[in-house]
Amino acid sequence: MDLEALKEAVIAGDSKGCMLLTDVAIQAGHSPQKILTEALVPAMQIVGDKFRCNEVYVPEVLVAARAMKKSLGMLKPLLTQTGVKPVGTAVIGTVKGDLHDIGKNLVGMMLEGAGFEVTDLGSDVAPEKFVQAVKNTGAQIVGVSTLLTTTMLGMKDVLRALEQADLRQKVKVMVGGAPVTQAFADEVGADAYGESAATAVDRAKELLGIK
Ligand code: B12
Repeated sequence: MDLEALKEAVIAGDSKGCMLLTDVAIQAGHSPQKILTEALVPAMQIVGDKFRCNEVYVPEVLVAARAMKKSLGMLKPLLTQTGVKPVGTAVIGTVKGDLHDIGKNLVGMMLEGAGFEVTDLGSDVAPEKFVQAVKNTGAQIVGVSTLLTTTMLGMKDVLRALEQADLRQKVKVMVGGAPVTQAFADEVGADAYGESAATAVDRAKELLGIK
């Protein structure tokens, strides 16, 4: 079984098909990492590209994301069950005032697929919640996402809150989301910027010195 059909089911927003095909893929012996990186993530990337070209609209993006989540729900226990020690720990979330979570979820999925233990705080996350989560989990990486230009400066608030809690030296902060750039990341004092979920994994590994 190749993973093309699953990819197509995500793009079409076919939740039932996604669950069925994920099951078939698992039964066929594909690793959860492979299903994630070769079907789910590229499918959402395609949906994002189609959106940018006005080939699909918001409802299609949401339906595709929902279908992808169904698959992910089936992969998650397998991804975490492997019993291997996590390569690193991360806390991720979308800044306060911003409800967009599709890209952030992809980042979380990819990090988990690469062996990170991820605490996902969801969207509309206040700076204090990031601080509390770092304290609770001892996370090495904080990933902050935003899709709105109006909430971009919320990233600065997260960095400031970590500083005030004396945690800034202990964690590496990476930022991302459509309006974020390397220049913006430098401006707010983040340690890294990632333009996609795949680069988020590269950056996280670089920050922890993992090859
Ligand atoms: C889907 C969507 C919604 C959905 C969100 C559903 C959800 N659960 O996420 C809904 C309908 C709820 C929504 C609401 C709104 N939206 Co909206 N939305 C979008 C849309 C169409 C797609 C976003 C998306 O999911 N993209 C696909 C993902 C995969 O891409 P991504 O998020 O960029 O993530 C990738 C990278 O950026 C990176 N990444 C992301 N996060 C991180 C984090 C780290 C640490 C790293 C390293 C990397 C990384 O990796 C990801 C995967 O590769 C965009 C348009 C667009 N072109 O982006 C508008 C858009 C973001 N929305 C916009 C607006 C204005 C709004 C609303 C204010 C609309 C309104 N008037 O009500 C509200 C805001 C509500 C709120 N308070 O948040 C504007 C923002 C404009 C601006 N300049 O700020 C956009 C750009 C549309 C537009 N052109 O006007 N939206």
